[in-house]
Amino acid sequence: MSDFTHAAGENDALVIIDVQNDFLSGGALAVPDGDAILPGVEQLAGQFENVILTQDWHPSGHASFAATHPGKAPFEVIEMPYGPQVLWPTHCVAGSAGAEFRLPTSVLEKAQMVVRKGFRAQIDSYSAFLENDQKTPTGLAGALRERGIERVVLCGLALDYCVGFSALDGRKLGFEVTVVQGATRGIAPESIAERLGQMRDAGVLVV
Ligand code: VGL
Ligand code: ZN
Repeated sequence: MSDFTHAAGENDALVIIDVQNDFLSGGALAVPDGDAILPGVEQLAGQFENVILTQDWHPSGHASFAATHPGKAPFEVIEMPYGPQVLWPTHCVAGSAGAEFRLPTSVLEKAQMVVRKGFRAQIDSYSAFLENDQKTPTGLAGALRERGIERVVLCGLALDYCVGFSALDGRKLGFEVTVVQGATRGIAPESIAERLGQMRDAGVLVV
């Protein structure tokens, strides 16, 4: 685990991605070994002045749910107007227990902002910055710029989807981006390898 004690200043923000029940043990889309990140996430949160959370937050019948498409199974890929879309088990339905954070009270209290994403029925949103159409903003970039935050440090779930695409979009939007590998886990080995390669090519610091 890298120590950010001397690096995390007022121009840095820790963005904790989707640490929610459905992505952890017992959840609808549990990330393998996901619970292992929890101590590291808590430790990181203690080292940052600025802590931001993202929360995957879908209406029931969301276009990314396999159950929304008759005859389709989870992890199949369909073509959406904005491109290929992996179909997921129904997860993080707005207001459900699965959508709740699984974070210590200290972290919840410290969080300055919660960015919800995936709330439009017809567009999925992996990235904390842009929805999967690659153009609808979540508002996070504007909020960070307005506050003079230049560097984001990312942890949470899942490395190959929400963490990875947040890192790539963060770079695209001009932020310095660090991903703390010990405080993230991914869904599948192939997509993890692909995303790590893309992140390195994009100048994401993986520590
Ligand atoms: C995520 C798949 C679907 C994630 C969210 O948080 O990585 N993955 N929705
Ligand atoms: Zn989702």
